[in-house]
Amino acid sequence: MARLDVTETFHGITYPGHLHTQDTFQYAMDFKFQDTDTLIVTYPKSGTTWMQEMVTLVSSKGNPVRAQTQPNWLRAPWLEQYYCPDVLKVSQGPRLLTTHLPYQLLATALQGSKAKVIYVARNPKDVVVSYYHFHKMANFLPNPGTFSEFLNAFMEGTVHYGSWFDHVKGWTSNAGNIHNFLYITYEDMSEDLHGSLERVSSFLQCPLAEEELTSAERCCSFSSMRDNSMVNYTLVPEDIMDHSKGKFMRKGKTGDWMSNFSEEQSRSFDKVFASEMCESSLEFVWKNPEETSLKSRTDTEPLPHHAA
Ligand code: PPS
Repeated sequence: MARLDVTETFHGITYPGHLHTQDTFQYAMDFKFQDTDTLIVTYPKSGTTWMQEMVTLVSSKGNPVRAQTQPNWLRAPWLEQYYCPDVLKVSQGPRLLTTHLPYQLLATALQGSKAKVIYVARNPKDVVVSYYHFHKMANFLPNPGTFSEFLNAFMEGTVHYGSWFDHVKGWTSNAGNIHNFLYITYEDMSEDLHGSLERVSSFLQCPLAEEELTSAERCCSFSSMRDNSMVNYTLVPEDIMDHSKGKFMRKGKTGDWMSNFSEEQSRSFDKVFASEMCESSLEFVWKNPEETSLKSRTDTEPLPHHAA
């Protein structure tokens, strides 16, 4: 399945044809969730791989073997990607799944299910920068043009996987319809990885001893993940992801947008953000004038350490 130049459109959103077909979207929509499933939901570049690693390490009680021997897409396949059915056929134990799909496409499948859903959000200004650089190295994504062009497309919601605003609003405003829902941000994970692992372990009802947590924390650090070929995508052939043009594990920082946005771009983004998010139940906390942290009122376990 190369189809590097193919674009699939489903319910008005475009996706890379390298990974998706109309049938794979249908498979995701018709998916029979089990109560023991855990589903990681993200808009691209929001900390998907990081959360896949965190859940893997929590589930293994800090034992690094699985994380170091099995690629993330086999441990936590994306529901909507073509290889998912084959991976699940041979998987054992409780299933860990991933999706970038918007809420409305999975709403019916999730209805009545007790599957655990973990939604990871990231400051959209950092998302767009990360996504822009990813477009340069991922040959299954279109040429992003200049940063300014890409930023406009991102603000308009015409990039692959659709609007960041709609994605975040769709999932978080329907959190009450999901039996087990955890909202966490990339910024939370960055500020307090230990505490974030504790939140995940408590949400998954998988308690870890202190030394197990410490081991999990070590494996989930940026430097460990950058050097782990099971998560840094260096196993993917170069014609699909060209690591000479950029790294998947690029910087792993919060606030990197500041070295990419002009003041004018930042102002335009803020306007779009204010208008798109004005009715959202999310509370956006600006820790300083230049760095956003996204906090949720839907989360039943608010982080105590957060600075308003
Ligand atoms: S994807 O393609 O949607 O699956 O990408 P995703 O995994 O969501 O996001 C990739 C960004 O997450 C960063 N990342 C990390 N940051 C900090 N610590 C850890 N452990 C970590 N793991 C992944 C990765 O570097 C990408 O962000 P940028 O800003 O591009 O560096």
